[in-house]
Parts: sequence; C-alpha cells; structure tokens
Amino acid sequence: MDKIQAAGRAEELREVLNRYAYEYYVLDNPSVNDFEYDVLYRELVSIEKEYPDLVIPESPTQRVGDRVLDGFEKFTHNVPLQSLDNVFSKEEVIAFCEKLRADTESDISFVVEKKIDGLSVALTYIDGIFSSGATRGDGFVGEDVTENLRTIKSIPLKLTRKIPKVVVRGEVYMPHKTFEKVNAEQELEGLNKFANPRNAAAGSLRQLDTKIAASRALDIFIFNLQEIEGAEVNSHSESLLLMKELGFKVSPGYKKCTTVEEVWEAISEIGESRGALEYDIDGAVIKTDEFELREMLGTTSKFPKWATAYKFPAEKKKTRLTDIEVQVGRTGVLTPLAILEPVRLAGSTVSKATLHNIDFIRERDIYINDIVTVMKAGDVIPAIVEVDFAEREKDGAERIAFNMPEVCPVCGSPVKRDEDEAAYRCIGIECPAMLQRGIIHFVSRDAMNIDGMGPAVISVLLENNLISSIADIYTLKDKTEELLSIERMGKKSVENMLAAIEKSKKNDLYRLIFGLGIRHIGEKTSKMLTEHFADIWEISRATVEELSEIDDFGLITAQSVYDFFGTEQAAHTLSRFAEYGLNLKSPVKDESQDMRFKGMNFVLTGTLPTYKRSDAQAIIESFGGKCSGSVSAKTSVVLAGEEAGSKLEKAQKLGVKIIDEEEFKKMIE
Ligand code: 0OX
Repeated sequence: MDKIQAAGRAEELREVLNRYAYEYYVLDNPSVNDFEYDVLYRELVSIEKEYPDLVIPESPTQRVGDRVLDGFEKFTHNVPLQSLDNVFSKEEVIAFCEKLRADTESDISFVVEKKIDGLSVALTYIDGIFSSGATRGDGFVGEDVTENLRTIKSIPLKLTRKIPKVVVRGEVYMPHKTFEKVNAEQELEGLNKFANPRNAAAGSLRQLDTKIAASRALDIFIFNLQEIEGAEVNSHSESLLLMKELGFKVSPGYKKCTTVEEVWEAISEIGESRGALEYDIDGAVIKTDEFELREMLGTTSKFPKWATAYKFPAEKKKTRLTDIEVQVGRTGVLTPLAILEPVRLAGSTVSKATLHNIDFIRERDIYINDIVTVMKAGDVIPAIVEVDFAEREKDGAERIAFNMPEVCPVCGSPVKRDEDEAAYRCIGIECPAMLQRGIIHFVSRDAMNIDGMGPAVISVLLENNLISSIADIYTLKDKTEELLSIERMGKKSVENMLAAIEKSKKNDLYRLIFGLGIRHIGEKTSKMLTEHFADIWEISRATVEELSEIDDFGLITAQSVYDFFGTEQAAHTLSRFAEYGLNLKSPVKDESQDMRFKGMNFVLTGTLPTYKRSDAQAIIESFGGKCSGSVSAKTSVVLAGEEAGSKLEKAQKLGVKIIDEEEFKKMIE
C-alpha cells in the first residue's frame, strides 16, 4: 500500500472504529462484536506503524496511555466551573423553585438531573477535535489531565460536527464493578485500598503514568455546555440535546419540569433508582432551563442562584452483625469494628461499621448476631444506628456479648483503660500498630532531638524494613550501605542523621523517658522522675506508691508509669538501649549546690523593676524552689512588681508573705 492509499484507509478505519467505540461506550449498544473491532483496530495499528506521520491525536490508537508525564500543568478555565448550593428537604426544594418563579416573574422551567458523585472536568474541542481536558481545581484553575482523559473511551476524540470551539463539563466516575476490581488489585499488590469510587476515580485521573489511568476503565457523564462558538443555544435542555448529537455521553434520565410537583417527582424517581445504578450519585440537581432567566437570576459570590443540589438523606438498611473485631489505631487506641453480612448502601457494599468504643456497644445494647440498622451518608464511614430488639425473639440465633480484649490483638501487650476515658489502649512500646507515630515522637525536638529523621525519612526507613522498633534506630549505623542504596537518601543526609543518632545517646535521661510516649508523662513529669530516681532501672522498679510520692504525681500518672515499665516490651527496649550505650542515668545531684529555696513555692506577679519574670523564675529554680501560676494556701512567697492584680489581693487575703524585687535580691545574695 502506498502512502496515499494508506492515508485513505487510515481515515476510513478511524471513522469506523470511532463509531464502533461510540456505539459501545456511549450508546451501550454495539453493532459489531469485539473480534470484528479488533481486526480493524490491528489494521490501523499496522498502517500507523508503517507510516508514523499518519498518527493523529483523534486516532483510536491514541487511547492506550503510553506516556509517563513529569507532572500536570495548570489549566485556567475560560468559563469558571461553578459549584452548587445544597438543600436537604422537600420544603426547601419547593421554596427554591417558588422563589425563582417569583424573582423572574415568568413561566420558568427546570431541569432535574442526577448528581453524579465523581470529579468534574472540562473538555475542550477545537474544530471538532478533542484538544484538552482539565480538572475543576478551585473552579478557576485546574490541572491539565488531557492525556489521561484521552484514555476514557466514552470521551469522543472527534465530534460529529466541525464546530470552531466547544467546551463541555462532565463528571468522571468509576463504575462499581471497576471499583471492586481495582480495589482487589490494590489489595493483591499490598497497596492501600480506595475508600470509595470517587477517590479511586480521582486517584486514577491524577496518575502520571497514563497506562495506569487507562487500565482503570474510567467513565464520564457530560452535563453542562460551558462554551460554544458557531451554534446558538437558548436553554439547558437544548444544550443537552446538542451535546448528545455531537457524540457526548450525556448524563441520562434528566427531566424537564414546569411545575414544582413535577420537580419533586423527578427527584423522587432519581432517589428510587439510586440503588440499581452502576455508579454513585449523591443527590439530584435542579437547574433553571432558560438561559435568559439564568442571566436575570445571576450568581452569588459562590454559587449560581439558578441551580441547587438536593442531597439525599442518609440511606439505612438492616443486616446481621456477625462478629466484632478489634482494630488498633496509630495512637494505640483499640476500636471495635462490626462485621456485617454485606449490604448495598448508598452505592457501595458495606460489610464493616465502626462501633467506636465499648460504651457505645453497651449503650446501644449490641450483641453479636443481632440484626442492626446501618446508615451511610455520602462519604461517611457506615454507622450502626440501632438494634432490632424484636428480631431477638424471632430468629432464635444465639446472642453473644462482646468484651474488650485484655491484650492487644496486634502485639499481645496489656491493654489499659483510663478511668476518665472510654478508650482502651495498647501500652506496648514495640507494638507495630503504633510504630510510626512512636518513632516520630521519640526523635522529636523536645524528646531525643534527632535531626535529619523527619516523618518522611521515618516512612522510608519503615518501608525498607530498616527499622521495626524504636531501639532499631540505634542499629542504623550498621546499615549504612542499605541506607545509601535508598534513592531518596543522599550521602550527606545519611551521615548527618547517623551523627545525630550517635549524639542522642548522651542526652539527659528525661528526654528518653519523654520520648517513650508513656501516657500522662510529659516533659516536666519526665524531669521529675529523673530528679527523684537515680536511673531508669530504679524508675522501672518503682511501685505505684513510690511513684505517687513525687510532687504533682497523682495516682493515674503513677499507675501509668508502673504499667508501662511492667510490660515485657518495655524491659526489652530498655535492655537494648543499655546494650547500645544510651545514657540511662539521672543527672548527678550537686551536693554542694545551694538549695536555699528547697520546699518553697513562689508566685510571680506584676512587672518587676529590673528582672524579667523568666529570669527570676530561673533563679528560684536554681536554688531548688518552685514557681506556680496561682496563689493558694501552699504558696510560700509572692514576688510582686508594678500593677500586680488579683494574685496580690488573694495573697493578702490568705496572709501569704509578699515581697518586692529589692527583698528578693536580698534573699538571693
Ligand atoms: C453532577 C453535576 C454537577 C453547572 C452549573 C452549576 C453547577 N455532579 O452531576 N454540577 C452540575 O452543574 C454545574 N450539574 C451536575 N449534574
């Protein structure tokens, strides 16, 4: 075949193949089978291979996604992509329609359409050829995702007419079936699953590797004509017909209505159809049909006044709660999770629901095997609303009470519950569920202050299995080669990090104790522990009674320290710290130190003539005294400056000794 013949045949093939794709993907009504399509497609591929300059953007071969992009360019929308105001009840829908009728004083009509739960994009066609596509972004500027959009088979690459310029807006979505498949693949590859089809669609459209976007089989519904040159359109319903004619997959099932009753009926129909749809919708959109009236109604700073979205109420369904599992979060909190017989709810299959905590379970009297009502609103995690108590009598299935486990289901450490809290927590320092957060805290500035080990570096170290416990930080120096082989870790940064780790071994002991993240132990209480005990071993052996002797240590704090050091994991971690040479001794008390304020409580108030308050406080503490913020019977001395207010009054009332700066200077001479 010579080039002229090839060009003619290629054109023919493009036309036919684009038509077949339109029949299949837009009309859902194919006229040929896959085999016939494939034969013609392969013929086109081979012609284009022989004559590469015959490849044009609107060729169906250009949908495969064979590019890897560096990033997405910004795209400024010529006509902004507005968002919608919401209404939530029939009354509000009626009020909305009636207000528009009154404001326009005319025979207004409305179009009611589904509100597709995907992500908005604008597609631009120049002379009938798809030229660019961008995400909504903030409505004014989005991202150019043309190459990924090209892989969506229901987006026409060429329109049926050569119009100079057309810009349409639509919603890219992932059908339920595809969503299930994509998530199954994510799981197989050990990747995070997507929470819902919208997130999956958004994640796919933002893939820099267009092949991945292509593999996700996204779809689109078009619902708005943004711009048109070379055709006249006077209403939304006309624009929908025109867009269909041009080859777009227009959002199906819209209705033109002239009365408020019809509007509500159309909304109800959409609501009823919801469960049977293959994609998510989160409401219905009510739009003024006539463009002239839209013009008259105008827009607010945020939304068009001529349209609104009716959001469906949360969907509820009954199902059986077959089991209760316990999850451990990153802070160590144990959360009971209901395992449900799967039900379809608000567009997705629900098989789990959070039960929050044990109080929630007891208050609602939830037992395993109960029939429960599950609710889901849009994105919200499914929740259990109530138990069907009547079912207990009927079905005869045994109801089993749930109790929180006594040990962590992840690491086997003891689980503790604070008296004042509903939450149960794992207290194991080596629990994998808490590892990342634990390390972030351990290396933080106020704790071990290890520079060069920010959250991103920690993630990389975890991902590469270079650390799997806090103590492992001190083994990194033996893993320099592995560290350097990580792409994102430079030689200098590895050296700096290792030096900071080495330096941290000499830290004051309070930093390490604070870094352990023991519940109720902050920086100040860590210091108190090291002032009271000679080393970490003494602390770890202290009884609750001994711990509660420390000033300001209540029973809860003392118990928390006692429990923590009582775990095998804490003992293991401490012995490793000792092995790696970390300082585990409290600072030696200087016997010669002048402790003249020992046992005295000071309160500072007002402005002192020469000292800053912080200086005075440092002096008091260096002499063994304490400073507090409020006057009480325990206060020994109030140091008062100019404009001392209520604290001075209270001290006078309580008969507390009051001194000025001059007297203070004498005391510290
Ligand atoms: C949807 C949808 C979103 C255009 C004019 C105001 C907002 N998610 O299905 N937006 C609009 O309308 C835009 N219509 C829709 N159907």
